[in-house]
This record gives sequence, structure tokens and C-alpha cells, in this order.
Amino acid sequence: MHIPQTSPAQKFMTLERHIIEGERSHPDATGEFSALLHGLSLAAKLVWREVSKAGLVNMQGSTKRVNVTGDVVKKLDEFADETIYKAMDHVGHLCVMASEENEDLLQIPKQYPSGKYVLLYDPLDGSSNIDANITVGSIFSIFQRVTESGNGTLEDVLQCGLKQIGAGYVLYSSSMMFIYSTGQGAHGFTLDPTVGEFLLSHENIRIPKQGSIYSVNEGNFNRWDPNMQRYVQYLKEDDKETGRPYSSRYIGSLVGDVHRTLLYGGIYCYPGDTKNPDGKLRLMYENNPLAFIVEAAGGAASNGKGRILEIQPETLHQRSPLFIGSADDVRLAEEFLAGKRT
Ligand code: AHM
Ligand code: MG
Repeated sequence: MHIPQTSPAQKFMTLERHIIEGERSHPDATGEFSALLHGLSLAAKLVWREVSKAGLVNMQGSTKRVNVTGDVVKKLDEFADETIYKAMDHVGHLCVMASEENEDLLQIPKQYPSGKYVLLYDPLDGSSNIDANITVGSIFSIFQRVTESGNGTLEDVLQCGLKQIGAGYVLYSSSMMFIYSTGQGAHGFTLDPTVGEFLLSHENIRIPKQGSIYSVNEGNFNRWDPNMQRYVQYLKEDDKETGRPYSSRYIGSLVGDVHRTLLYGGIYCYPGDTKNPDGKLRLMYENNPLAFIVEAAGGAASNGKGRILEIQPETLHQRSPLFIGSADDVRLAEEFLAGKRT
């Protein structure tokens, strides 16, 4: 039997050390950004503690409340939302936060200092899967503020994705993972529960240029634009030369589907349709941070017409279609959507 071993270097590369070493390459760094990532990793561990025992402590099920985008709020959604806020409200490096679960900006309590960064997060993505014990996750996006001082404002939050200085997601799955990027590569860490530390397990992830998996909720097929329908039909056709048919995989948990796409290649799509012309996913909490990470790994992310990271947001909870994954697959999807391929 072959038991894979962690290399000695990986064994000592904790998330914390990785962040600090990354910061050393920026001579003007103050350590504040590292402190933010540290706070987020602590919040993630606290969320994981509840997610992993949800069935035992009456945390499954819903609160009967509907959030700003019309989703029923699960108990764990609310817990994760509060936990991330509480883990980050006092660190002194944020001027404002915004969460998918809250209609308005989340201000820093008056008793704590305000800082130069802005945090946006989806506290528990894929939460409709929780009761079935399927992978869920948290997603975060960090910007530098644009206003001078005081409480952060909408102007600080409504920045295009290209302005992100860091982004990441946490997967609560068979193991817990923390994936982050500051623009220089995407790096994955797995929690070693025996020591409570995230250890480097996926260094400088590179997404294949082209994959052989597509991921989309095909139940919406009849609501799609004919170009989108044609694209998916194309992926199912048999053609050895272009590696078709693609396999179909859809968890219905964006972080899980994008994580698989990041490692194996291929494409994840959530297109607009006749019911939801801008799709379902939120630009600021989901699409921007995931696009930042996938691009840092050599992939691409589009709304079907252009780069996700170049979209100038107008509202806090704005949605946008999402096509994300291997660069060649995303380009091909764009060509089909534009009617340039049939
Ligand atoms: P949410 O759980 O934060 O509300 O996110 C939306 C989820 C995504 O995780 C997932 O990809 C998508 O909704 C699935 O939607 P659908 O059920 O329409 O396929
Ligand atoms: Mg989500």
C-alpha cells in the first residue's frame, strides 16, 4: 500500500507563515492585511466547528426568514454571517463590511478603530445543501478603501473586481480548505485538525487551459437563450479531436463546483435566463472573488460578454451571469453566446 506523505517543506508551511512571507515581498506592507487574513481563517474555523456538527445541535433547517436576495435564511447562514462579522469587527483594519445576507453595509462598531480595508463576504455559500451534508463554503473579497477616513461608504464597496487586493474561499467538505490569492497565484491550505492549523497542500494552483467537465443547472435549459442551449449541446456531442463529449458535474454549491473546476479544469456556468436575466449569482460576494482566484491560477471568468473583474458595480447586491474556469473553455462559451459559433 502506498501512503502519500507530506513533503517536509509543506509540513511547516502554515497559512500564517505563507501570508507573512508573501507580505515580506512588499516592502511597504504594514502587516494589517496579514491580520485580516488571519482573522478570516479564525472565523472559518469557528464556522466549520458548527457546520461539522450541524445535525447534532439543531443547526440544520431554516430560520423562516428571507434574505435580501430572496433566499430562505438557513440557521447556519445566520451563524456564519454573525461569526465572520464578529471575528472581523474589532481588528482595526476595516472601515466597512458587506455581506450577502444583509441589505445594508455593515459598519464597524464605534468603540473599535476604523482601518483602510473593505471586506465583502458570502458567509455560507451553497447553504441549501447543508441538510444533505454536501460541501458548502465561505467566500471573501478584500479592497482598499477609496474614501479618506471615517466610516466606509458605498463608494468604498462598489469597486470593480480588478481593484481587489485579495480574495479567497473556504470549503467545508470532507476536509476543510482555505484557498486565497493576493493576485500572485492561488494557494490552497488544508486544515490539520490535530494541530488546528491550515497547512499548505496546493501550492500555486494552475488550472488546465482546457478541461473536459461542464457544470451548469441544466434544469433551466428551456429558459436559456438559444445560443446558450447550443453551447451545451455542443459540449455533449461526440468528437474525439476536441475532447467531447464533456462530462457533466453539478453540485449546486458554487464554491464546490468552482473548486473542482479550478483543480480539474472545464467550465462552471450560471447564465441569465428568461426568469433571471442576470442569473442568480452575486457579483460582489461570489463572482468577483472567485474570478480573482481563477484568473490568478491562469483561468478566466466572464459574464458571457466580457471579463467579470472589469464590471463596475452599481448596487450592493447586483447579480451577473457567470462563466468561469479554463481559459479556452470560457473563450469558447463567449463565442457561442455571441453567436459566432454554432
Ligand atoms: P447561496 O447559497 O449563497 O444563496 O448561493 C447560491 C447558490 C450557489 O452556491 C449555487 O451555485 C447556486 O446557488 C445553485 O443555484 P441553482 O439551485 O439555481 O442551481
Ligand atoms: Mg452564495
